[in-house]
Amino acid sequence: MTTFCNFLEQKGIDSELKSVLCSLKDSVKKISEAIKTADTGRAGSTNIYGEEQLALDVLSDRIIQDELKKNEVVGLLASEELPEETKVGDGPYAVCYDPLDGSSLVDVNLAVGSIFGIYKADTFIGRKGDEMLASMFAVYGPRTTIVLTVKNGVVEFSLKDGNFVLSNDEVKITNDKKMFAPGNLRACKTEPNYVKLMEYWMKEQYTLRYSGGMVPDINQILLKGCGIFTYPAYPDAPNGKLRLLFECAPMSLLMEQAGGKSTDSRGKRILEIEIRELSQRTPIFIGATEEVDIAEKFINT
Ligand code: AFP
Repeated sequence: MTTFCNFLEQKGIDSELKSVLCSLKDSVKKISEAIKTADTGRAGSTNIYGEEQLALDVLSDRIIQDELKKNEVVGLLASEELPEETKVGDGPYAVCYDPLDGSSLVDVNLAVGSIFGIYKADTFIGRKGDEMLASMFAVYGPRTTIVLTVKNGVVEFSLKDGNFVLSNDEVKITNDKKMFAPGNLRACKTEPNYVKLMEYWMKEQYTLRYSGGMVPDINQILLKGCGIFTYPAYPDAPNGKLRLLFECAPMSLLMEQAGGKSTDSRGKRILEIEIRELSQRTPIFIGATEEVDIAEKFINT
């Protein structure tokens, strides 16, 4: 049985990076426990996007902050739930995170997740996703799992009897099945090329798999090894809805490390886009390379 921290040890991961990842693993375990029992109601506050915060959003953010502030190699953090990046020490590592992605799914008991990106930096502004040293997400579903890359492939851990144990040592995109997760279908009203792409997927009898949670939807693509998740721009959201720093870049690193592809739907790799502000959004087409290429062709004809 290989646990999370001894996996990192075996792989010879730098001890400081290992300590950051183990702190995040500890926060995931606490959030997993909180979700089962905490209040799913509103916190009575809003984040910088004007989105009403759930008590669980705020609690999850607090849990991660507390873990990171205890770790002396972490110097900077940025949370989707906080207005700006926060210096928390003199350590070289910077962690950005979406503490609970899928808030609208919590009160209907659907799977949600946490997303993390790890850099060595003293600010997130000016960074590119390619500079990440690691990224990971947690899925709070029937089981609690962590999917991780330290830039040498992708692995999965499952929470069992209080420990995260290795449950998949080679998460790879093989693209041997047809599956699609089409976000923002409301864009079909103004984007005829998105309609054409939907028609293509339906005529080619792709299997529809869309939950409204980016984490479980992309987790499904990674673990099934096939498919594509799309969230395009449209006039009401000219840069789409999803955040570059907190959601799209960490997910894109994992997808590329698993042999897939991730672009802004306009031909640019997500990991090459410079982070100009924490709240920056981007359209995203992410999944098997062939699927992303097909989707790009339709949306840009
Ligand atoms: P919430 O956090 O508001 O539930 O949004 C979840 C999310 O950020 C991401 O997890 C989903 O993929 C995407 O939004 C779903 O967006 P739509 O509700 O427009 O489908």
